[in-house]
Amino acid sequence: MTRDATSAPPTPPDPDTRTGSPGGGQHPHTGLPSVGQHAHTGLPSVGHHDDLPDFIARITARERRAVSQAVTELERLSSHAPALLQALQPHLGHALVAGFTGPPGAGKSTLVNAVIRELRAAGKTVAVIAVDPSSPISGGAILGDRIRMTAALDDDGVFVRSLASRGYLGGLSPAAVRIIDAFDAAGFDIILLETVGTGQNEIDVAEVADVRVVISAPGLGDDIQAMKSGLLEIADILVVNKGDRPGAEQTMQQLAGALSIRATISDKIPLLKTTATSGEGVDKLLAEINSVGEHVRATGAQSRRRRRARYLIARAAADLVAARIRRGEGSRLDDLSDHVLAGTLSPDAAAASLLKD
Ligand SMILES: Nc1nc2c(ncn2[C@@H]2O[C@H](COP(=O)(O)OP(=O)(O)OP(=O)(O)O)[C@@H](O)[C@H]2O)c(=O)[nH]1
Ligand SMILES: [Mg+2]
Repeated sequence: MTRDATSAPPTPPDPDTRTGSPGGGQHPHTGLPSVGQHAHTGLPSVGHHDDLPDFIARITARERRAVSQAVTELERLSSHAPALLQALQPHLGHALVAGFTGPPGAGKSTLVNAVIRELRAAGKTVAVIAVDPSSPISGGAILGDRIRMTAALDDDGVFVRSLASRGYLGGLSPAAVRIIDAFDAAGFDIILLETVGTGQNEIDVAEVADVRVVISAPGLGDDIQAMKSGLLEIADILVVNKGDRPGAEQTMQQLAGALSIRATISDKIPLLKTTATSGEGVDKLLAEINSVGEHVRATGAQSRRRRRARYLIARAAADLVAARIRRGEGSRLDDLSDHVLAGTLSPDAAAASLLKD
């Protein structure tokens, strides 16, 4: 499934994504219908000026309903979202964002669940953002459902939100990045971000997460196929999950081999074996996450948040360009297209030329 990650990904099964191309009556940034930005769609009117300080106070007190409302506002990019994001700013910078990425079915959700248990046992609060487009493919349970069935029920120290990938083809939607701010302001110690690592997505995670955990497992196909799409490059921590399965040791050896070829990073990247279903090795994983996290914290919260803002800007810029191309700059675009077809202009040069206009 991940073998062709660099070519066009298949149409995702989520029906939302079929209408997800931005533009044409939709918000250019989120691809959501623009009607969703208006207060009359039934969103709670929590963002009104009068209520905002109170709303922020309830968020920072980690009042569950307020956090949930804030997340919804940011996810839908409601008309209140910009004011809300701004008001959240003074409360940001505490949370560590740990990205969990890897091929479908590697056990990301199960592992996230096991990490939650470990974190709670250590008295840490945790929020989870699960971008969950692939579950119908791999047969994995949607993380939200999984959590609901397990330990996190009725625990105020855990908050889970599942997002559809909304046209970002398994990638990380800008909504997921905005939501980080709500959880951060709410004072969660750690935010776990589960995404499927296919195509462009792992680069998104690299830009957004403070700690990148890349998860593989035996039995997913050829050797270390998951690593061909750039996952190895972004990993701060490499995990072979399903350590109870035959072949786990072999996958470990293959990954160790792949790491040793990259001599410059091989000694820095921990390679761990976990069994998410039993919890084995999860304590070590958490120790490594904390260790990388401490190092990242030393670089300052401001620079981490700036990286996330930069990501949002890049995404918005890409959307603007895509919208401009879709609108079709008439003969100009036809002209460029003909040149590309004739081989007299590279697509890169054509894009650069379009941006200059
Ligand atoms: N034997 C074994 N099975 C596991 C382990 N971890 C997860 N699984 C199983 O693998 C399947 C997929 O697990 P998920 O946690 O849903 O995997 P995922 O990576 O989140 O999958 P997607 O979100 O669909 O990409 C489930 O049936 C899990 O029970 C493990 O450590 N050992
Ligand atoms: Mg999952």
